[in-house]
Amino acid sequence: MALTPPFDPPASLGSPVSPGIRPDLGIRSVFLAGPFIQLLDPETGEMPAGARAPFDVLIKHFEAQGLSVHNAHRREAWGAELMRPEQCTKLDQDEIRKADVFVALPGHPASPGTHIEIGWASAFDKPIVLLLERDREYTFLVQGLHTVASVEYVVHTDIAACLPAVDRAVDLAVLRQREGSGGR
Ligand code: 5HM
Repeated sequence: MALTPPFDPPASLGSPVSPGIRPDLGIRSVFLAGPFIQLLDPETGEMPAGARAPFDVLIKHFEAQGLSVHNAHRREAWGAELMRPEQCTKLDQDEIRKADVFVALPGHPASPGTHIEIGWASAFDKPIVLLLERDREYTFLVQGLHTVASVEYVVHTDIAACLPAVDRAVDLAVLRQREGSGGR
């Protein structure tokens, strides 16, 4: 699958001296989306530690840079305080509208809720970063979203190892959105 541009983090970028998201861009908030229901343990109704990890890593990474992060998984206590559909739908849409950047793991298998949110974010003309697992197939409209919206893709095998690439993708998505090109 040809994705533009491929974000393979060079090993050298994995160092703690990574510059992070450009402070001069004034990015204050991020909405972080990704699979939820499919990750709940049927026994406990909660996300196991391994399923929480990518969200946890990204939340901590963004918050360490002073960004405010809205993430439903954390908000709903990783499944322990699951909201009803009529509670979370408008809340999520409002938070995506307010966010400076939208970051999503579309999921494999595809997360239905996340795909709706990706649609909202692109319709709201948000800068979008999509975190795609290497060697997974994603639906055509995810592969092609950069032709109609300000999208950067980060193809990865490990979220923690690609954080510098995520920061760079955030910068580029924001710059592209401000240029008004949106990849179009
Ligand atoms: O269909 P799925 O559960 O994978 O949808 C996940 C996305 O929908 C998340 O990005 C989250 O923002 C939103 N969501 C939510 O806010 C989903 C559920 C359950 O479907 C929920 N709250 N309880």
